Amino acid sequence: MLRPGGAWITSTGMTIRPILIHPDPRLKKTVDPVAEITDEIRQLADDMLATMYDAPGIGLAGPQVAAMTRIITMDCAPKDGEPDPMVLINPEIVWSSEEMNTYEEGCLSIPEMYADVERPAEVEVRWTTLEGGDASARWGGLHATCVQHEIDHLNGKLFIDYLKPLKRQMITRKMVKLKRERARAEG
Ligand code: K1U
Ligand code: ZN
Repeated sequence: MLRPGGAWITSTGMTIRPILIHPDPRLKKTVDPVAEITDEIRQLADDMLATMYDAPGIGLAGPQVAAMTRIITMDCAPKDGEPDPMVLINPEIVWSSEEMNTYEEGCLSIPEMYADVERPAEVEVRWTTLEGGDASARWGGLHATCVQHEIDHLNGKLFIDYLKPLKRQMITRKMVKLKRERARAEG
């Protein structure tokens, strides 16, 4: 079923929310912490997981679906492994390694564009769970890359902000064109 604003409701009651495409001022904002875990936040978390899997992606941050609050979803399980859906509320990086790692990143808000980004190879992250508890993890590999990319979204930062201005401008111009074409196609 199509809902106003281009969202889709699934048979399991989750909504596939539209993903904002760069450039959009909402993707440049630092967003506020989640103050309380309400039914609305639980619904948002379910919708974000559904939207992330539908895209498909390995991560999603609140502002990408116009939810201007500090919540991220991730599933960095290997392709042939069990799904590992995660919801992190008010996530914080409390430690970063000096060792760096380079990964070719993509972004659901910058479709079909990829670029090498260098970030700390390992991070320790603390967050609040959907049940209101405290959680922490020390991650390397894809988890470390993805959680840093998602927390950047909560601070209004995109992976293209790590690139040289000329490459960033070229990608932004392509996204402006894509948005214009999509708007025209949607009538
Ligand atoms: O936040 C986002 O835009 C989601 C993004 C997360 C991410 C990807 C790569 C490095 C860091 C963070 C994506 O999920 S882009 C899509 C993607 O990477 C992917 C999609 C399907 C299968 C495997 C990966
Ligand atoms: Zn992204």
